[in-house]
Amino acid sequence: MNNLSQVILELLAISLGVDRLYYCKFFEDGRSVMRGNNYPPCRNAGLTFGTGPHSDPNSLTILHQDQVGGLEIFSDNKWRAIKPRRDAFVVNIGDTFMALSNGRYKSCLHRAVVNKERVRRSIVFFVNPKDDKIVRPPPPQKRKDINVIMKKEEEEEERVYPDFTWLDLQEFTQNHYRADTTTLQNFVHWLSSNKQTQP
Ligand SMILES: *[C@@H]1O[C@H](CO)[C@@H](O)[C@H](O)[C@H]1NC(C)=O
Ligand SMILES: O=C(O)CCC(=O)C(=O)O
Repeated sequence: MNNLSQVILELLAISLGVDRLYYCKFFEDGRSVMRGNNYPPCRNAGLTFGTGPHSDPNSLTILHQDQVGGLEIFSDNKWRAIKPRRDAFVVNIGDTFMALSNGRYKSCLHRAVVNKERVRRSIVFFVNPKDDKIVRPPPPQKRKDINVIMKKEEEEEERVYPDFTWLDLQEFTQNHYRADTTTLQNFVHWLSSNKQTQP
């Protein structure tokens, strides 16, 4: 799973036009975790969720669900079922990767519904950096074409999120806040008011 996440991170870097190994290096000493989910059947399946709507605070989520199905993502104002496939993983962007891409990739709201008759299982690999790594998007790649000399202001994109560590975001989402679509905004607010109260 670590090797697979490295390949995905390289592809993401290529898609963003940044140094293709930036994210691979960033995560190489990371603290990824795997979790198995077991959802017992529920006769009144419409009254509950397996996992309520949330966005993942981590960086990437690589998920595999069994053939029962139940994963749904919120896209274009609608909940859409993700059809299970034996031969595929679902890759979700989390809040930390949203920050690492300076807001270009968006973290994805999702949930899991339960089945009336059958137990459902999923296995989830959360890609995380090392706890104390500073989350910061890579600088834009220098243009190979030396005829184009860009001004400094043009090279430097405005930062959408301040620097933070994965440890800080974990503390926020585990002790102070239930992950949703506005986790990062609220985290940034919490972080700045926390810093101000420190000596
Ligand atoms: C994962 O990557 C390492 C380092 O490149 C390599 O030695 C290892 O064989 C890979 N493992 C798998 C299962 O491909
Ligand atoms: O079981 C699923 O398909 C979703 C699980 C999930 O969202 C989670 O574990 O955070």
